[in-house]
Amino acid sequence: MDYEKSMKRCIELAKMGYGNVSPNPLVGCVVYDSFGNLLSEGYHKKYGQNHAERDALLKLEPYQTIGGTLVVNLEPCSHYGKTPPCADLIIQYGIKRVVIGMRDVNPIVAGNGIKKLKDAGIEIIEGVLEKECRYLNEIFIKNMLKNQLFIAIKTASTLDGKIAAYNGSSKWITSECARSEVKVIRNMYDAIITSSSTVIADNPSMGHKCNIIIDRNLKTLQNDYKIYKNKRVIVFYDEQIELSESDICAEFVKAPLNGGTIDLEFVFNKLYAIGLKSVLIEAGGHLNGSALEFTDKIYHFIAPKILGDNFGLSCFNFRRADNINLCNRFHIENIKTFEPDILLTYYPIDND
Ligand code: AOF
Ligand code: ZN
Repeated sequence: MDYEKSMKRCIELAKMGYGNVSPNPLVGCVVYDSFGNLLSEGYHKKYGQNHAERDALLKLEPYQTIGGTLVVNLEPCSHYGKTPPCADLIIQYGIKRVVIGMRDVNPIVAGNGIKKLKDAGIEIIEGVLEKECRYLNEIFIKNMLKNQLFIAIKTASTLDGKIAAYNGSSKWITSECARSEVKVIRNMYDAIITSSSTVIADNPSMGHKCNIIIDRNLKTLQNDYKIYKNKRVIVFYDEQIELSESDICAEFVKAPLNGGTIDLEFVFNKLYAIGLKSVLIEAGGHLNGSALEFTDKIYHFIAPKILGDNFGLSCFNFRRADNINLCNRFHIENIKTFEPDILLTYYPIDND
């Protein structure tokens, strides 16, 4: 049996849970009979609902799976949470071999699921496509290991690193195909963070279930901006400002300043404290630049265009360094084409 191929399928199935399973991990599962014939597939569809293993097994009768193999990208759980332990169900279904992508980092499970299965005489094969499995659940891993929000930035620039002309003109840098990928990326995150400058300059609707605006002086309350039409909007503003009566429906949160702007560390901690697990920053160079030190991942679309203007706006605006060795460094994980543009996905190297 080709475990890597089955694990790839688990990852594919798991991804169908994007947008619905947070704060839980993305999990997919494939079950084979004792001859290696595919019996069923499953995935974790929604927070609070069945785990992937249960979803796949409950489509079958236990006699079908005796001596069979179950493949799953995350170690089966051993605890009573929203549902009973998956490990118990796997044992009950007579599965003989369990193939696992990565150990669970949730301390309640961490190794206990594997132990339970092994104690029942089940063969365990671990670490199949582990790198891919960890990449899939990078948000869950950061949440569990660091107890912190996962923070990503999305930006789109010309070849010369500009996100707009000097006067703010920016529609559109990238192609329609790249912009539709942005919608896919947004769905992977619990919320989008933007700045008052971006709201005022571009009036984006964002169309996300949770939108956050960093608006020190509450400037976005002065007009009817599209972003406020979304289901949930949270506005962070200077704690020294008096919030006047407004018809705008949003949650307003007072925040301290740090160096004249809203303290982002405060914002990120607050968002995590209210239950958000991940955010995607979509803003201009200033917010991107200030957020860089906290950022886990960057999605950078590049259009094959050159603006050629010193006064054009840059994607990361946070200092003037006179020594090239002071650059922040990144590791490029992935390059994808969205004709005619590319998407670079990169991670900070020295951030840990
Ligand atoms: C999932 N889906 O397919 C698997 C998970 O609160 P509960 O009961 O849903 O448990 C969530 C924990 O279960 C989660 O943190 C992870 O450790 C484990 N496995 N979770 O949501 C799944 N297999
Ligand atoms: Zn489970």
